[in-house]
Amino acid sequence: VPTPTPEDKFSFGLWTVSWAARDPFGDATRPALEPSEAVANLAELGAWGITFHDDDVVPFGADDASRTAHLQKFRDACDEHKITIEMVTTNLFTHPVFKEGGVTANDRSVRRYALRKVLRNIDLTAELGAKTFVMWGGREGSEYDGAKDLAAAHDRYREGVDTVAAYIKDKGYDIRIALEPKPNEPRGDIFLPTIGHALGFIAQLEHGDIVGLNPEVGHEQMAGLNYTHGIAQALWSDKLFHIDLNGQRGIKYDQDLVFGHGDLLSAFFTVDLIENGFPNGGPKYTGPRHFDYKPSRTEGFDGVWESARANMATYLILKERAQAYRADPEVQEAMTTAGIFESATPTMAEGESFADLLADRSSFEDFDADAAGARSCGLVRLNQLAVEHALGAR
Ligand code: GLT
Ligand code: MN
Ligand code: MN
Ligand code: MN
Repeated sequence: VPTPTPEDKFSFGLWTVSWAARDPFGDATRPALEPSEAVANLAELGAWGITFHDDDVVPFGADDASRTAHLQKFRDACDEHKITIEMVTTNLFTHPVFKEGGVTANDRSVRRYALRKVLRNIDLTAELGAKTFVMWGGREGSEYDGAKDLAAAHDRYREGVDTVAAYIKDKGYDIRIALEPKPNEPRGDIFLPTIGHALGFIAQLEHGDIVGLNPEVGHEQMAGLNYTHGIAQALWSDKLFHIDLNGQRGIKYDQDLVFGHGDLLSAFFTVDLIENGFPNGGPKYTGPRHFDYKPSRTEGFDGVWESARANMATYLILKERAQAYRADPEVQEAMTTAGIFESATPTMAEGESFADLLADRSSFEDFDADAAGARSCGLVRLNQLAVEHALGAR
C-alpha cells in the first residue's frame, strides 16, 4: 500500500477528524479534538494541507482577544508541522440564527449578519494565504415550497455571492470562491442542489469570473448523479476550483464515508480523470486532493486515524491502477475501437458550412443508418478492462 507524502497534496477539513460523532439520534461517541492535535496527526500521516470553518478554530461569539489566541495556536501548529492552510470556509449553519438561512434568510438583519461573518472570514483567508474560499449553503433552502419567494431568494443569493466577490476584488486578494452544491440535509431542499444548478447560477453573477465550484462526491450521489460526469463538466467550464472527496452508498442521507468506501468503481474513474485528465486532452484539475468525510460514529480515535489514512491510501492505489489502465496497450486499443479518440474530431470539417453538410449525400441520403445501428461499440470490453485494472488483476 503506497504511503502519502506532501507532494500528493492531500488535505483534510479540520471538522472531519475532529467530528465528535453526534448525530440526530445520538450523543457524541468521541471527545472533542484540539485543532493542534488534528494538525499534528494529519501531518504524521502524510497530509499536506488543512481547511477549516471560522468556528472550527474560534468558538462562535469569542471576543477579539480569545479569537487571536485561538488562531495563533492553530497557525503555530500548522507552521510546526508544515501543514498548508489551503482553503477557508464559513459556518453559516450551526447557530440557531441561521435556522431559516444565511445569505438567503427572509429576515434582512440575519442576511446582513451572515454577510458580515463571511467578509470577516475573507480577511482571515487572505491573512492566512489560503487561495480558495468555499461557500456551502447548508441552510439556504426550505422544508416547504411556500416558505420562500423563490425568485427573491435567488436574488439574495446572487447579491450575497456578488458582494463577497466584489469585496475580494476591491481588496486585491488572491482568492477564488468555490460554491459547494448539496441537494438536501440539513434543509429539506437546499438551493444550488447540484453542480449543474450551481453552474447556471454562476453564469448569472456580475463577478462570476472568480466564482467556481467545490463539488463533493456524496452530494452528487445523494441526487443520484454521476460525480465524474459532474466534475468533468465543471472542468470543461473552467470552474473546478476545489474538490471534496468522500464516499456515499446511493440515494440517502449524507454518509460522508471514506473515499472509495461508497461506489468504488466511480471513485476509480474520478481518480482517473483527476490524475490522467481527459483522453483527448483539455483542462486538468491541479488543486488540492481534499477529503471531506466523517470517521464513522462506531470508531474511537484509532479508527479516526485509520480512516484518515484510508482516504489517502485508497486514492493512491486508485491512482496507480488508473495509470496502469491508461498505459495498457490493450486498453488503448479498446479505447480506439470504442471511438474515444474519434470523438475529438469535430463533427463539421474545418470551414464546412451548413450548405456543405446539406450537400454531402454520404452524411444522410447514402448513409446506412441500419448498418451503423447494428455496429458493436466495444464498451463492455473497455469497462471490463477498467474493472480488471481497478481490481489489480492486470
Ligand atoms: C459541512 C458540510 C460539508 C461542507 C463543509 C463546508 S461543512 O460539514 O457537510 O460538505 O463541505 O462548509
Ligand atoms: Mn457531505
Ligand atoms: Mn463538503
Ligand atoms: Mn459534510
